[in-house]
Amino acid sequence: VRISNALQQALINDELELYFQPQQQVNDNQPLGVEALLRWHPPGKKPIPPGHFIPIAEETSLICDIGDWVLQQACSRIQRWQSEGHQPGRVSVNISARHFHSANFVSRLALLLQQYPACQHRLTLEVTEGVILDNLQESRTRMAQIKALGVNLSIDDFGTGYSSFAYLRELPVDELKLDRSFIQHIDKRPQDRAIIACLLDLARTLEMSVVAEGVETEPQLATLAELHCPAYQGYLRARPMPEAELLRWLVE
Ligand code: G
Ligand code: G
Ligand code: MN
Ligand code: NA
Repeated sequence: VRISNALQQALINDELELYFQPQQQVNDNQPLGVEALLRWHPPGKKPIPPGHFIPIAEETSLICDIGDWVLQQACSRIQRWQSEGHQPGRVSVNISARHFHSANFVSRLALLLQQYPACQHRLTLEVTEGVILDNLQESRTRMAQIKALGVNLSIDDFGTGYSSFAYLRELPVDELKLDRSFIQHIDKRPQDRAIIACLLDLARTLEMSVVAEGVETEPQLATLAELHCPAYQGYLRARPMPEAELLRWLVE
């Protein structure tokens, strides 16, 4: 309860900040986009990573307020970067289940796109399989409405949740993010390599793009190149960073 009150105050007092982690092409390292990742800076204390407070926010509707703030921030950045001539590519935002399924989620998103028209075709929502399978019927409707706004959809942590991929057939998914746990040992474990090869094949057949997550070493990246994985993100090239650092990183 205390942390959730503090978090509510943090939102009011402007203690939250979006960091951005670049995503790049595997073959030539060309930047493709960024993932927005939340940070909490309580005054006089060390920054708190999202793993520590997002699960608490998700217990109540606080996650909807935080999620709306994150979306608004991401959209205003996209609009400003566009007008200032920066080229970060697409911006991906993580969306929690409770937020995704909240009343008026799509109409609030539509309002944001009206307010920040540059976001059309530049914003991607990342949801996990759990978010979708929470309520498949409603997810199908929402995802179609979101696509109609010109917003892309990505499945985060793909491969960790459920063994059935049947739901992919009927949903307008643009991208799969391959979970870090498969990438970690990809250069050493033939089993993990086989799983990634298989998921890449699946994505190609379904005409979805792929981002490999958590790439930390050159051998991991080389294996992804051998497997023709199109895109990656990870500490090897770039950690999540504040906006100013990102804009410098992009022109380096
Ligand atoms: O940075 P860290 O590894 O602590 O992130 C932990 C989790 O927090 C990740 O699963 C990430 O998707 C999630 N996360 C980061 N930023 C956001 C956000 O803005 N909204 C939501 N819902 N989750 C986020
Ligand atoms: O669940 P999601 O994929 O949204 O989580 C993203 C989280 O993964 C972020 O907190 C980000 O800081 C973290 N992350 C990004 N790249 C790497 C990496 O190369 N290694 C590790 N261990 N974590 C990473
Ligand atoms: Mn993510
Ligand atoms: Na992920």
